[in-house]
Amino acid sequence: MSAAQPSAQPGEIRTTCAYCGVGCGVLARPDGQGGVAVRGDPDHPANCGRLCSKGAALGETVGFEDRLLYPMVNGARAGWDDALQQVADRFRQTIAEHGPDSVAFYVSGQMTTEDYYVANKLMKGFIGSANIDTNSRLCMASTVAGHKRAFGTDTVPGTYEDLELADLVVLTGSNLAWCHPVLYQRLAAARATRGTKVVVIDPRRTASCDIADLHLPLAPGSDVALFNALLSEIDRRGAGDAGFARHLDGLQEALAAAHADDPAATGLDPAQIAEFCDLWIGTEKVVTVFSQGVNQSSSGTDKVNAILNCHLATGRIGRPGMGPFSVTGQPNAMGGREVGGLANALACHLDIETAAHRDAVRAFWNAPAMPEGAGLKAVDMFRAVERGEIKALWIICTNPAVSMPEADRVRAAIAGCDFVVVSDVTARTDTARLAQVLLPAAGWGERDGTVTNSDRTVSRQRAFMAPPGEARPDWAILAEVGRRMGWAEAFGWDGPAAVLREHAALSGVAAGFGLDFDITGLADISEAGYAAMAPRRWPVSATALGGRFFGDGRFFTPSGRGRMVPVTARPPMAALTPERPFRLNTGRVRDQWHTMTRSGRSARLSRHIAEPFLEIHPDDAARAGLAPAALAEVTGPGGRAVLRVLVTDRVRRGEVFAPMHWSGETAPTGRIDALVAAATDPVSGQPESKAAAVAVAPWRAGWFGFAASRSRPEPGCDYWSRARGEKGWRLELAGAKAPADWEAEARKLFGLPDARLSRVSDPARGLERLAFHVDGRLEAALFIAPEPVAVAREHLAGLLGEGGGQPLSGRPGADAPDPGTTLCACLNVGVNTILTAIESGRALSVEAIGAALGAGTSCGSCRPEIAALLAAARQPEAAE
Ligand SMILES: Nc1nc2c(c(=O)[nH]1)N[C@H]1C(S)=C(S)[C@@H](COP(=O)(O)OP(=O)(O)OC[C@H]3O[C@@H](n4cnc5c(=O)[nH]c(N)nc54)[C@H](O)[C@@H]3O)O[C@H]1N2
Ligand SMILES: Nc1nc2c(c(=O)[nH]1)N[C@H]1C(S)=C(S)[C@@H](COP(=O)(O)OP(=O)(O)OC[C@H]3O[C@@H](n4cnc5c(=O)[nH]c(N)nc54)[C@H](O)[C@@H]3O)O[C@H]1N2
Ligand code: SF4
Ligand SMILES: [Mo]
Repeated sequence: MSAAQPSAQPGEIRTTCAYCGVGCGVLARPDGQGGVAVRGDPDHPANCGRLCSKGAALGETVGFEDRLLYPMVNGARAGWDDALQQVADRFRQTIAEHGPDSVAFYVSGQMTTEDYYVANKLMKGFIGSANIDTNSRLCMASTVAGHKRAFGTDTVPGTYEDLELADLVVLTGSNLAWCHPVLYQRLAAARATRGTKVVVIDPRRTASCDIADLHLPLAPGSDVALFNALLSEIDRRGAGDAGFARHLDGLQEALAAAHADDPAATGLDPAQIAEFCDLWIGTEKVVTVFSQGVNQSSSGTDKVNAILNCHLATGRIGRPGMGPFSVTGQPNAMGGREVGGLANALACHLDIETAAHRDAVRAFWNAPAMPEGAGLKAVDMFRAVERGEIKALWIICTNPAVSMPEADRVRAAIAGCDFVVVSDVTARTDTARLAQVLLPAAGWGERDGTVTNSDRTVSRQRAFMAPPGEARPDWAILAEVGRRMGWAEAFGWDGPAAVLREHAALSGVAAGFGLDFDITGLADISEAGYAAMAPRRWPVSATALGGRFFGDGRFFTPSGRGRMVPVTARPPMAALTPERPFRLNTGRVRDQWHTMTRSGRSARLSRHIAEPFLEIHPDDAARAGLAPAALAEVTGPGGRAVLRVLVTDRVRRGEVFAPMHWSGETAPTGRIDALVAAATDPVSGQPESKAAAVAVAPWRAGWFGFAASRSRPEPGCDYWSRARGEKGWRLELAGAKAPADWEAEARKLFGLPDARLSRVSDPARGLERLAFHVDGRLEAALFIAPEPVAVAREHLAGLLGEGGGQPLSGRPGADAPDPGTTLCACLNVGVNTILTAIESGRALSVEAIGAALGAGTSCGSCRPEIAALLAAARQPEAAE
C-alpha cells in the first residue's frame, strides 16, 4: 500500500500524528487559509505511509472554531502579561505561605517532550516539590512500575518490526484494531503473508478478534491467573531457557507462586487455556502486546510482571520477533516517562528517591530546591485538592474533570480549589470551565517539538500554520512563568531545540550512572538539525543507536540481572453486591479520541458512533427489561449515567461495557468516570478504570427525540447527546416528562424565535415533527416519539441548508436509499450500502466490498467491522 507512494513533495511538511502512541509520520500540506491536507508519510518507520481514520481526518480538526484565542482571567479576556503575572504571583505567594507542597501541576502525555521537560524542571528543581503528576498515571503507570521491577528500568525491549517477525502475537487487554490501527494493519498484513497466529485475551469480543485464531474471554482482572498458568506449564514442560536463567533473579520464587495460583479464576475452559499454552510454548517467536486491560487494574503491576515473567523464563525477550510489548496510548506517553513527568520519577530515568541521582540533577540544573521523595500521584493529588491542601493547581493538556475516576468528585474538588490555571486549546471542556486563569495553548500543527512512540522512536511534530489569536506553545508559557517566578537563567531557552539540547545533555548524566536512556547524540543538535531531524529510535549516542534491549541478558537492576517477580491473582477491588451486580468495563471506540475535544469536531469521525452506549448481554438485557436502543441508568457509588442500550453477546453475562469519551460538552449523562471508583494499584497508583461495580436499570423516558440543526443546539432536557454533522449538528434527546408546548421548546433549543415552522403532530400517539426554515432553507428539525425515534438520521441531517426534500417525511424517497451509519469514515460508506451489496450477492468478501464500494480500502480501520457484517450475513441465526 505504501511502497509506491511518493516521499514528501514541495509544500508538504513532515510531522507526527497528534493522536495515538503508534506515532505515525504525517505529511501536511497547508492550504494557506487555515486548512490542511494530510497523508501518511511513506518514509516514516512507524507507518510507512499508512494512516488510520483519525489520522486521515486530522485536517478536519485543526480549524479555529471553538478555539481559545486569548488568556482569560475569571471569565474575562486578559492580556498575556497580566495573566502570566497572576499565575507567577499566586504560585509564589502560595509557596511562601504554605510551602512548596501546597501547589501542584497535573500534565499530559500529549505534551511534547520539550513542554514536559520544562514543567518537570520548574516543579521538581525550582518550586522544590514533586507534586507533578500526569494523565499517564491513568494510562502507563503499571507498565512503568512492572518494567522497573523486572528490568531495573522503564524500557520497552522491542520494536514494531517484531510484530512482523513473530509467528505468534498475543494481544492482552488491547483492542489494537481500534486503538493502534496502523500497528494492527501491520500485524494483519504480516499474518496474511506469513500466517502469524493471533490470540486475543479480552473479556469482550472486540474488533481485534477479527484476525484472532483464538479468543480467550477471561474474567475481568484475571490476567495474572492466566499468565501464571502459562508460566507453570512452561516449567512443567521444561520449556524454560536454562542459559538465560543465569541472567535472572527470583526464578524459583516466581515459579512457586505460579504453581500455587489457581487458573480457575480466569473462568476459562481448561481446554482453552491448554490451547493457549500449547501455542505460546510451542512458538519461539512470540510477542505479547499489552495495554489498558492490563494497566488499568488494581493488580496492574502484577499483571505486567506475570507477562514479563513468561518472556524472561523462556529468554524470549529483546530478540527479533519476540518479547513483551507495552503499546503506549498517547503520542508522547513515552517522552513523558523519559523526562520523568510522573510524581515518583526524576528525569532521564533517574530516581527521585536516590540521593546521588538527586544531587546530580540538582547540580546539572543548578537547582535551588529539590524534593527528597515522591510527590502525590493523580488520585491522591485530587484528594489533596479536595481537602484544601493543594491551594494552587495548574492543569495542562488534559481533562481530569472527565477522565479521572470519581469524576464528579474530582470536578467538585477542582471547583473548590483556591487557584486553578488551565492551559488548553479550547475553553469548551469540563475542566476549562472551572479555571480562574485559562491560557490558550498552540495546538498540533502550530507548535514544534518532539514525541516518542511505543518503540522508542523520537519524531518531530512540526508547526505548519500560525496559532490562532494569541495562543502560545506550552513550553513557552511554562518557561515564562519560571522566569517571572525569579529563575530567568534556568528558563531562558530561545526555542524548543534549546530545551531538547538540555534534556539530551542531562541524559548524559543518567548514562554516567549506567542507565539506558541516553540521547546525548542530540545534545549538540543545531537549529537546522532540529528542523530537519529524522525519526530515530533511542538510544542515540556515540556508542549506541536504536536496537533492542535485554536480549543480551544485561539488565539495569543493582545486580545487573533481570528480576522474576512472584505474583498471585487478585480479583478487582470493587466487590459485586446484590445492589451493584454488574462489572463495568470501559474503553475506546475507533473514531473518537478521549474527551472528544478534537476528534469530536470532525463530522466524518462523529458518524461512526454518535452517542454513548452500554453494551449488555442479551440475557442480562432481558432480565433487566432493557430493549435495544432504550436508555439504561447505570449507577455506581459516586455517580450515575444514562446510556443507550446496545444488546450484544460481545460482552459476557454480568458485564457491561461503556466508552470513556463523552463529557458535559457532548452528553452530560454519559460521563462514565462518574461511575468509576478510585481503587488503585498499590504499586503503581494506577486506577482500576475497567472494573467498577454498578447497577443497571431501565431509565423510563416519557419521550425520545432526534434533532438536526445548522447551528449548535443547547439542550436542557434530562438526556441528550450532541454530535457534529457535515452540515451542522445532530442531537439525540429524551426526557421524563414532555413539555407542554413543543414549538416553544424547539424554538428555544435551536435559538430560532422567528423561523418558519412546518409541523406534523399526532398528540394522541405522542408524535411530533417540526421543521424550521429560514429563507426557504432547512435550518433545523426535531422528531419526537414515545419510543426511540425511527428516522433516517443521515438523510434528515443531509437536508440541512437545502430547500426541498420533504424533511417531515423523515426518510428518503424510494430513489434515494438511506446509507445508514457510516462504517468507512474515509470514503463515507454507510452500513446499509454495504449490507445491500452483501445481500445482493455482489460482494461477498472484504476485498470484494472494497472493489465495489471503496469501503475499507483507504485506512482500513473499518475492515474488521465489514468482516463482521459478512460473518453475520453468512450465519443469520447468530446475528444480533
Ligand atoms: N480510537 C482511539 N484510539 C486510541 C485512544 C482513543 O481515545 N481512541 N486513546 C489512546 C490511549 S491514551 C490509550 S492508553 C490506548 C488504549 O488502548 P487499549 O488498551 O487497546 O484500549 P481500551 O479500549 O481502553 O482497552 C482495551 C481492552 O481491554 C479490555 N479489558 C478490560 N478489562 C480487562 C481485563 O481484566 N483483562 C484483559 N486482558 N482485558 C481487559 C477491554 O475490554 C478493552 O477491549 O489507546 C490509544 N488509542
Ligand atoms: N473510565 C476510563 N477512564 C479513563 C480511561 C479508560 O480507559 N476508562 N483511560 C485513561 C487514559 S489511558 C487516558 S490517557 C486519559 C485521557 O484523558 P485526558 O487526558 O483527560 O483526555 P483528552 O481529551 O486527551 O484531554 C486532553 C486535553 O488537552 C487539550 N489539548 C489538546 N492539545 C493541546 C495542546 O497542545 N496544549 C494544551 N495545553 N492542551 C491541549 C484538549 O483540548 C483536551 O482538553 O483518560 C483516562 N481515563
Ligand atoms: S494509528 Fe492512527 S491515530 Fe495512531 S498515530 Fe497512526 S494515524 Fe495517528
Ligand atoms: Mo492513555
